[in-house]
Amino acid sequence: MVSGFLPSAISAGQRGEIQRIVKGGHRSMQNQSYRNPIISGYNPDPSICRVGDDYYIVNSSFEYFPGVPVYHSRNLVNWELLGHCLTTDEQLPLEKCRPSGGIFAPTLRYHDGWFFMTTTNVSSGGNFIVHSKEPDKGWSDPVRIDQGGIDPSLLFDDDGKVYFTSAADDEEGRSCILICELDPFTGEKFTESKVLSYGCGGRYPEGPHLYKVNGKYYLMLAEGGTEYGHMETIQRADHPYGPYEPCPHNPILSHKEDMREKIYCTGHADLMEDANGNWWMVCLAIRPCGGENNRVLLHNLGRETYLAPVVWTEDGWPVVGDHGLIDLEMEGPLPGKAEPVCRDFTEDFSGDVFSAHYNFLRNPDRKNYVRMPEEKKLLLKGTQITLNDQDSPTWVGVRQKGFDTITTLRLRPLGQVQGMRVGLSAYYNHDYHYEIYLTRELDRWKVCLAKHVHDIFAVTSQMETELSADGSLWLRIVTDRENYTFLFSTDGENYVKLGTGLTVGLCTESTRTMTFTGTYLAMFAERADAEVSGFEIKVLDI
Ligand code: 6LW
Repeated sequence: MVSGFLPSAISAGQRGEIQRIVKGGHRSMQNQSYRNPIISGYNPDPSICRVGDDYYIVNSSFEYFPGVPVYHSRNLVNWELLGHCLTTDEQLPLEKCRPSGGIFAPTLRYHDGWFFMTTTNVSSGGNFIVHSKEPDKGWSDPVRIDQGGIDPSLLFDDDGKVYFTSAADDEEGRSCILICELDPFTGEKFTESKVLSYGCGGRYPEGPHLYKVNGKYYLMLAEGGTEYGHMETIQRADHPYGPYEPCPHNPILSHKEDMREKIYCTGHADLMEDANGNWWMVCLAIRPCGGENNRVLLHNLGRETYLAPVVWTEDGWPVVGDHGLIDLEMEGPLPGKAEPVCRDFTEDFSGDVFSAHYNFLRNPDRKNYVRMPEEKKLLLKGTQITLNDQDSPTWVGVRQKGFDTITTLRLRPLGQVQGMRVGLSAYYNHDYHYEIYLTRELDRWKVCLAKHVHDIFAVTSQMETELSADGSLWLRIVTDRENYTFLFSTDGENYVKLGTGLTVGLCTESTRTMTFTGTYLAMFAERADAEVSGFEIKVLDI
């Protein structure tokens, strides 16, 4: 058992003892300020790698399809969603998986011209690796890895060995980190899995990453669990199998004691040296919807991806951010000029394929989503599967990327089926969602607001309505930290408020099972078809 664990963030005393900081890399870069999160909305468990001057991040994706988003940047602040690693049903079987089942934490590494992504499908098959020459051009079929646990990672050593680590339990059921050596292309194991570490004293050692820096092996872990006790520790050895000594100022990242009360749950991190020899950490963290100094510790946006500069002490230990603390506004020697970040999303359906920003629930039935680029429309074909089912309803959505957003959908019903529902949903999972939708009751159209929270599913507001001259209806959701507000319009200009739902009803902490995702803004159809001709999300908070 490794000791040397500090019960809290780096104490003032520790700060004094930290050795002289070794300044940044071989090409000095002007410090630039930037804002966190660098990737907003539910994008947890980030893993980062560099190829020349190009940077890539992947995130967990759970029950959403396609799986494992791949983002690209050249300055570490402006990130473009290139696509996904898992884009076929064979790579990503999610059939009726539980909420927050499916794909857990991934790791992305680049070696000798190949990208490797390893992750876990906790609902089908466990740990696997896929590889690709170009991350936006498709990935291989998965190769299964015969080592248990979650949070797999890879280290490509200078001698050609490849180490595979994961967070698992030992024979006595104690949380530990396992290691083996393998072929990343075939998954063939060359050594038996063995216990590498039990962590540095925090519970649930997980999210392991092995690095080789200046000839030493560093094992960085998330400990404390991904909630409010989350933190990062690091330990090092002269040999990959140890023995490891803990960093004297562990945890190297922790917001457990941070009284600024803006960012919590910091952890599940990855380290990377940029093209100028400066070091960075990406990690997950949450922003409570209760806002600053409001001690309602609930978050609806999911765990997001944050960036922090890292410097090394003279005796070879990393110091993250402000001695283990990060912030919404930070500065560092970014490898490229940072540009303003825009998180808006708009779609006119003029393209043949869905934007990579769209996700589906589990494996979608493709025939229920018909793009009509000439008419700039999307046909949604509703089925008997509803948003309340742990299944794959006709539903396509985009992550909610800020507290203050305005989502607008223009739709035209193509049937008059009693009890049909076509509309716009603020969706956390099948037990936690609010939606405004059009339905047909007897010979009238009605627009309704329904809410599903825990075991309560109810229509809380409804109004009869007409449709526009061409049979359209506009639906809108306006969000802020307190409420989701639902409105509709028959001309796209003048909106009528139908009702509201509390933001805290769609938060991770308030779900009845352990969940790890965030809220989506999504169009859907049940029991009838609808044509969609406009979908946009404006994100107003910076
Ligand atoms: C992730 C693991 C974790 O794989 O949550 O609580 C899982 N810890 O590190 C999903 O994010």
